[in-house]
Amino acid sequence: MADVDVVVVGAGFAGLYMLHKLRQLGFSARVFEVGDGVGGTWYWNRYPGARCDTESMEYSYGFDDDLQQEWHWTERYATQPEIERYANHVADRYGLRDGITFNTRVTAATFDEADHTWRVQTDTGEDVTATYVVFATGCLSSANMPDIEGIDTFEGLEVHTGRYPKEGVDYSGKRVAVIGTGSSAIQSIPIIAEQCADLTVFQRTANYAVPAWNQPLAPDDVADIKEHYGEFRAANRTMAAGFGSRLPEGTGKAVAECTPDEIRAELDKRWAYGGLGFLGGFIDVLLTPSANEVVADYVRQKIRETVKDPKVAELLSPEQVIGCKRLCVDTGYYATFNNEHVHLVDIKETPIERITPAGVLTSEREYAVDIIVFATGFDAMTGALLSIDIKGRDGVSLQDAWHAGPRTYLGLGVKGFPNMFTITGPGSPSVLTNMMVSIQQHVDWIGDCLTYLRDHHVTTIEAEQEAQDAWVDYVNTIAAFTLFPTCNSWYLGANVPGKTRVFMPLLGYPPYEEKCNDVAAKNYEGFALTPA
Ligand code: NA7
Repeated sequence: MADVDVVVVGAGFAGLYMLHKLRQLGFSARVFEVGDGVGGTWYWNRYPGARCDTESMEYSYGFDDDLQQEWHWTERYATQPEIERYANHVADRYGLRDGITFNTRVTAATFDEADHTWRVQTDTGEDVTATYVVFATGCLSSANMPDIEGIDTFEGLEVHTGRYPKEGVDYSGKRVAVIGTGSSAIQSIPIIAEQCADLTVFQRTANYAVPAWNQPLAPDDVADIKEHYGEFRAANRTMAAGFGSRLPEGTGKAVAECTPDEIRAELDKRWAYGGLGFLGGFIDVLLTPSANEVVADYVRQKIRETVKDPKVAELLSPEQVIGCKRLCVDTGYYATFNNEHVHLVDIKETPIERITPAGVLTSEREYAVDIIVFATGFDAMTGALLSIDIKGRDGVSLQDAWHAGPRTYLGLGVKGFPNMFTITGPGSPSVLTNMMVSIQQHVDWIGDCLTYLRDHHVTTIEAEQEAQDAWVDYVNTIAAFTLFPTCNSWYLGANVPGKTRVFMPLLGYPPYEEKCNDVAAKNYEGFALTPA
C-alpha cells in the first residue's frame, strides 16, 4: 500500500491545478516543489520586464467561473509579479499550501514492479511511495547556464534570468553585460538600460520582436469578456495555438495570392495590433520560405526604421525564418540600441573566449563589467524531467529511454514507465499554445483517467510501444511539413550543446484535444491497462 495515491512534482500552474483536481476527485496527493513559493516559471523568472506573451485575460485558469470572475488583471500582458500574485491567490483560495512541500527537490523516482508503486526520493531525505507520479515540472524551468571558461572566476555579480534573485539586482551606476538575445533578454534589456550606466549586449543570433503595445486593460473589454468567459475560453480552444479568438481576422490566403498592397495592409494592421498574432495574417507563413521571407523582411524594415546606426540595425536584423525561434514580444527593444551607453557585440564574429575576473573576453577585446546577466534560456521541455533520476520497468532510466530524444504517447505517458504522467510533456502542443489551456486539458485528462482506473480496478496504465512509435512519427511528420526545423531553436533542443535535435512540441491544439478525448472514450486506447 503506497503512502499516497499521487506524488506531483512541481507547484507551478500545472502542479497547483493537479493538486486541486486530485483532491476534488478524492485522491490523496503530495506535491514537492524546489522553490519556497508557488508559480513555477513565474516564481523563478523575476527579471526586470518579465511578462507573459499571452494576453492576461487568456493566460489564466478557466476551470472555475468564480475564480475568473473575481480576479482582476490590470494590463494587456501581465507582469511576473502580477502572475505570481495570481498563483498565490489560487493556492490560498483552494487551500492548496498544506499539500505542498516547499524547498524540496525530487531527486529520484523509481517504479517498483513488485507492488506497482513509485518510490519518490528528495534532497531533504523524504522518501514517499505513490501509486502514480505526475511530473508537473514545466517546459522552461531548467536554466541553461552556458559552459563558458572562467565563469566561476568573475568577481562581479552573475545572474541568470531564469533563476533571478528574489531580492532583485541594483543596476544603478553599474556596467552590465547581457549574454543572449532571446525573449528574456529582449524584455529585460530596455529596463536594465534605463537603470545602468553602461550596457553591452552579446548577441549570437539576432531575433525578431514585434511590439506588445502593452496598456492597462479597458474596463469595458474586461466586462465584455467576463460576461462571456465560458464562450471566450471555448472559442480559444478552437484556435491552432489555443489562444487568440479575438485577434484581427487574417486574409485566409497564402502570401502569393495577395497583392503587394494587400500584404502591406495586412502586416501594418497586425503590427499596429501587436503581439504573437503578428504571424497569423496568411496561411503559409510557417510553411513556405518565400511567404516567410515577405513577413521577415517587413520586420527587418521596421528595425532599419527604428535603429539609427545602420550597422547596428544590420546586426539586429535576423536572418533565420521568422517564427522558427519563438517570436518575441517587446517594448522598446530595438530603440534601446539608439542610446549611447548601449552597445551590441556580435559574438558570431568575435566569439566569447572566456569570462575573466573583470568581465567578458571576446576574440577581439575584454569588456570590463560589474554585472553579467545570462539570458541564455533553458534546457527546454526535457531538462527538468531528465535532471531527476527516473527509473521505470527493469530499472531502465528515462535518460536511456530518451537517449535519441524524447518519446512519448500523447506527451502524457511513456512506454516502460507505468503509472507516470507528464503534464505538457514533449509530444504534446504545450509551448506552442497558451500554456494555461494545455495545462488544464492535461490535468482534466489525467483526472478523468485516474478516476477510470480506480472505477475499473486497474493496477497499471502504460503507453504501448506501437502507439508511442506511431505518435512520435505523427509529431515529426507534422513538424517536417513546416519551417520549424530550419533553425537552432529550443523547440528542437538545438540551444543546448549535445542535446539530441528533435522537434519536441506538437503543432495544432484542436486536433490534439480531440485525439486525447477519443483515446479516453475508447477506454484509453494505446495504453496497456493491467487489471488488479
Ligand atoms: P531563449 O529564447 O532560448 O534565448 C536564449 C538566448 O541566449 C539566445 O539568444 C541564445 O542564442 C543565447 N545563448 C544561449 N547559449 C549561449 C551561449 N553559450 N553563448 C551566447 N549566447 C547564448 O531563452 P529566453 O529565456 O530568452 O526565452 C525562452 C522562452 O521564454 C521564450 O521563447 C518565451 O517562450 C518565454 P542562440 O539563439 O541560441 O544563438
